[in-house]
Amino acid sequence: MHGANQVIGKVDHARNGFNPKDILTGWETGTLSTAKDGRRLRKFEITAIDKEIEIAPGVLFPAWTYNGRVPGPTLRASEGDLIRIDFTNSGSHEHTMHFHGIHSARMDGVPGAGQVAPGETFVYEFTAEPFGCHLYHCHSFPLKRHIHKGLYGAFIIDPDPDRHPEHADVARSRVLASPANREWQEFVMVMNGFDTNFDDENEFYAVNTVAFAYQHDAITIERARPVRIYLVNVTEFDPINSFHIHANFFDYYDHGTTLTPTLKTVDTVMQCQAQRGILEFSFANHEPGLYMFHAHQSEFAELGWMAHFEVV
Ligand SMILES: [Cu+2]
Repeated sequence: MHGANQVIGKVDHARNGFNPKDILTGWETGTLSTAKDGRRLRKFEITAIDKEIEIAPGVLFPAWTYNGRVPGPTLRASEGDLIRIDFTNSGSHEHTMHFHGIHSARMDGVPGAGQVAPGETFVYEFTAEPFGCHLYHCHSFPLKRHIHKGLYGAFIIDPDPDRHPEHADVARSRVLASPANREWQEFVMVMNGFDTNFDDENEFYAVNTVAFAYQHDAITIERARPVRIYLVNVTEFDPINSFHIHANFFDYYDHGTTLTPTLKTVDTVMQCQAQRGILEFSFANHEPGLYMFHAHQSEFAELGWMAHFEVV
């Protein structure tokens, strides 16, 4: 039937152990202490686990996961933190955690530098820089299989306002849970796809894994409050993915590494795999209602990457 291009039924989020609604605002900030050199030390614990997940109603996918979820936890740190990640591989294949950021060769998370055999552990350590919207993923080979099986997640570094006096207000608004930040509605969206029959093409597309999740259960936006989206593309097999918003325009910060927009007043942005950025927009002058957002590759939209904001 026209207009009903979607899936029927519901995904069992409880069985998956994660809900796309919670992933949107679930920030993993780790455990804080003081390092020997006096810096703030931020520790995370990550375990790779093989796990079957439901990516569309009744469609099961044999995923490889970080901490049992796809995408893995959204790791959030502050610029300049010393980051320590205790990584345990409880999966059936060798895996790594390769971070997009600045670190030493030893900490690159590739075969020969932080690849972890099943049952083993590795500790990654590096300084959180540069500030921005980043990601991490497994870098074992074959790379496309290890990534698309589900081993990826967002990695956000909030800017330190003291280091950016020229745009301190903007920086402060990005510091999680600061008074300025609480005015914003922040969401993390990882664009992904799933090749359920292993023919190197995706059968389903999504934001945060579950096809049509935010079409069935719209994301509530309080219209008076500005919106910030940390958008990351990890889609395998297709050269690009995209984000398009209806009836509105946004400013875009490519990689999130600047405090002034790199694109202004656009309603669509495309990203290649591993490209990411921050979107900022407002529905303050809109009437309440449902506003679509989706990939502007129609095929992706029809196969799951279709969603709604509900402005209230
Ligand atoms: Cu892997």
